[in-house]
Amino acid sequence: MDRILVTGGAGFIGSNFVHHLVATTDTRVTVLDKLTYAASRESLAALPPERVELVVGDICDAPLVDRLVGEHDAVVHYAAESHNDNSLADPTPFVQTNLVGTFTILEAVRRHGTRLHHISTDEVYGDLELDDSERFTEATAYNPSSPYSATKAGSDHLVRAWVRSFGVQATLSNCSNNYGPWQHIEKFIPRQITNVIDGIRPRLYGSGENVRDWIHADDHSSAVWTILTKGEIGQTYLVGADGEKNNLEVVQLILTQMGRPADAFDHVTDRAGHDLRYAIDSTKLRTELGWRPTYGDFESGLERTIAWYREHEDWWRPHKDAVEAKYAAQGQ
Ligand code: NAD
Ligand code: TDX
Repeated sequence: MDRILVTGGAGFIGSNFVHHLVATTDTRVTVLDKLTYAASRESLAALPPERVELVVGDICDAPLVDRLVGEHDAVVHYAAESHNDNSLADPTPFVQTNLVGTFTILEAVRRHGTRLHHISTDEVYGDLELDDSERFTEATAYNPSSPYSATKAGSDHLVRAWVRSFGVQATLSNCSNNYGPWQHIEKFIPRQITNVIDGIRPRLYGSGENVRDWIHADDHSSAVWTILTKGEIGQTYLVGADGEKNNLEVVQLILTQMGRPADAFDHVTDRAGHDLRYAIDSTKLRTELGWRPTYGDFESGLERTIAWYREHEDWWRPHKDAVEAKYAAQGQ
């Protein structure tokens, strides 16, 4: 694959994937990104311009998407509205970008016969009980809870329907919670790291017993490359690194790694419809395609992430007050 189009490549996981491609392949990359509040040009600034080009535009812009898809060998589709709390406040851009945007990409790859990899989330499966011995697999029934996860579930269904009905050459992956550099500070881990740096007590929704299955963004990137190059058309692969932790444990780890008492946090208003537990069984990806995560140890990955936010204060500082003001208005 000489040329890859990465939608949403100026966001958190997309930009990590572009860095991964530049470091590990010879491919040239075009990023198509609308540069919403969640994006940053800086996340791509250090990359060589002969390898990476940024096109600022909307994935719902059919003529633009059609032209770009026609110029590339493959599309990796990350662009989305991605934050559950925002989807509760205003679902409109979630329906537009996650559903209409994915439809627009599907129509373009259908016309051009271009290979597509669609990025999705474990949230499409709803949630598990805390004491459930089961984890999500590719066979788990869809049962999304939030407007965000419902639009991601809908986008997955569109991709599968375009594969079956029109022979589109697509694969899908559903990944668990990512952490690492360049994650917007509205999200749980970077919000609490930057809170501690600012002397604000971390904010835990509800009891903090909710479990997320953490994976480093770079491991997600290697999984996506594996699926793009070795995956079977029409197949879905679950991506996870056996990183289950409840939110209370994560907040306590952040506090202790940053030299604060483990109980220096506050409980705040819970998220409406808050999913209890996500857990991924990635056996299919590991056995069929031979993928393995390299950041096996969440604690050391978290330490590196804390160091990254300390070293990149100029990146997140301009957004901190507005993010906290928005949460404060929601009692969070
Ligand atoms: P993000 O919010 O950090 O980045 C999304 C990017 O998409 C931004 O750069 C934004 O500008 C861009 N974008 C939004 N609307 C657009 C539009 N209409 N046209 C073009 N670009 C647009 O999100 P993220 O956390 O990096 O998530 C990326 C993808 O991975 C999403 O599809 C998300 O559902 C999926 N995912 C995320 C996680 C996670 O833990 N964050 C886990 C599993 C799957
Ligand atoms: O301040 C907070 N306090 C808190 O307790 C925030 C922002 C979150 N939380 C909780 C809610 C969740 O249980 O932490 C957990 C993680 O929250 P988020 O970072 O908002 O992630 P989540 O809702 O789990 O969704 C993430 O993973 C799946 C991504 O944002 C999605 O894009 C992805 O699909």
